[in-house]
Amino acid sequence: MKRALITGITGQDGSYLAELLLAKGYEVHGLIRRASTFNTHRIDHLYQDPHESAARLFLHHGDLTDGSAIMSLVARLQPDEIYHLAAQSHVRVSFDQPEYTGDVTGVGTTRLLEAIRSTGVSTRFYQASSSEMFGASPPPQSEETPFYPRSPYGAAKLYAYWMARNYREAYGMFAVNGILFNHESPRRGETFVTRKITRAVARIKLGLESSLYLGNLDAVRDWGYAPEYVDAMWRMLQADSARDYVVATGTRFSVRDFVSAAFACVELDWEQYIRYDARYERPTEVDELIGDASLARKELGWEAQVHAPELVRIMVEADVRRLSEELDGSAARRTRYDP
Ligand code: NAP
Ligand code: G4F
Repeated sequence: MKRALITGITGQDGSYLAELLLAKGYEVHGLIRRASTFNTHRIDHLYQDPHESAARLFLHHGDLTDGSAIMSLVARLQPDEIYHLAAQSHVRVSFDQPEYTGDVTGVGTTRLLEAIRSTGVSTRFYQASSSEMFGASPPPQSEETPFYPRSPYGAAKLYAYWMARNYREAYGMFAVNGILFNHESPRRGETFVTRKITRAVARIKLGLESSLYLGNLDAVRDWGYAPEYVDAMWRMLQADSARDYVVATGTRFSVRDFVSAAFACVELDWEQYIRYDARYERPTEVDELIGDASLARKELGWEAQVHAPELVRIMVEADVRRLSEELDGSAARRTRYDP
C-alpha cells in the first residue's frame, strides 16, 4: 500500500486530494495546524465510521514554521509521496503579511525539502506552484513563459519553485512543480473572489443580504474545477521522470463575467447588487492569467473538462443548497476530528 503525506489537507485542494488518494487505496497522512476552533470541516466526512477508508487516514499536528517537527514526521512516516499544498495562500493578505508569507509559503517548502534530503527518505515531492508567479507576463502562459510576480505571495511561491527545481538538479530528488492556474469548487475558501460571489448570490437570492462589495472587476483569470486539478497533481508524481507542468483550462473569464454568470444562475441582474470597495484592490494587480496546458495534455493525458460557465453553476447551486439546508435546519450533523 502506498503512503502519502499531504500538507494543507484541511484546505480546498488537500481535501479533494485526500479523497482521491483514499479511493486509490493509499494510506493518507495529513499535516494539520492546531486551531482554537474546529478547522477540519472539509475532511470531517472522511472520518465517519461507515467509510472503510477512514482507517487509512491519519492526521498529525504541525506547522510549516516548525522545521524540527516536520523533519521528525517525514523521518517517522517515510512516505512514498509528499504533496506539499500548505501555504498562506491569499494574495491580498500577503501584502499585509509579507514576512510571514515568505516564511510559510517560501521557506516552509525549504524546510520540507531539507527534511527529505537530510533524512535520506526516498520519496516523490509535489510543490504547489502558482500561476501568480507569471504575474505581469502576458498570456497565454506556459512552462516557457518568464516569471514576473506581482505580490509577496507570488515572490514566495517563485522562491519555493526554484528550491524544488534546485533540489531536483542538485540531489536528484523526484521533485515537481505543478504550476496551477486558479481552481475553485464549493469547498473554495470564502474570501477568494469566486466563492465570495457565489455565497453572496445565495444569500441575496434567499433574502439574507442586499449587496456585494468587490474590488477590481476587470481582472481576467483562467478558472478550473479543483477536483480535476488534484488528479493532475497525482499524475505528475506517477510520471517516469520529474518535470514541471502548467495546469489550466485555457478559458478567459473576467471577474465581471463571473459575477454576471453567477447572478444569472438565480435569475437576478448583477448590476443591481454589486458595490465597489477600494479596500479589495491590491497595490499591484495581476491583470490577466490564461494558461496553456498543452504539455500536461501531451505527457500526462490530463485535460480540463469543466470550464468557467459550468464551474459557476456548480458553485452557485451548491451554495444555494447549503444555505437552504441551514435555514430549514436540515443540515447534516457531521463527526468532527477531535484529537
Ligand atoms: P487553501 O484552501 O487556502 O489551503 C491552505 C492550507 O494550508 C490549509 O490546509 C491551511 O491550514 C494550511 N496552512 C496554512 N498555513 C500553514 C502553516 N503555517 N502550517 C501548516 N499548514 C498551513 O489553499 P488551496 O486553494 O487548497 O491551495 C492549495 C495550495 O495550492 C496552496 O499552496 C496554494 O497557494 C496553491 N495554489 C492554489 C491555487 C488555487 O487556485 N486554489 C492555484 C495555484 C496554487 P488551515 O486549514 O489550518 O488554515
Ligand atoms: O480570488 P482571488 O483572491 O484569487 P487570486 O488573487 O487570483 O489568487 C488565487 O489564485 C492563485 C493562482 O493564480 C493562487 F496561487 C492563490 O493561492 C489564490 O488561490 O482574486 C482573483 C481576482 C483578483 O484580480 C482580485 O483583485 O479577483 C479580484 N477581486 C475583485 N474583488 C477580488 C475581489 N478578490 C478577492 N479575494 N476579493 C474581492 O472582493
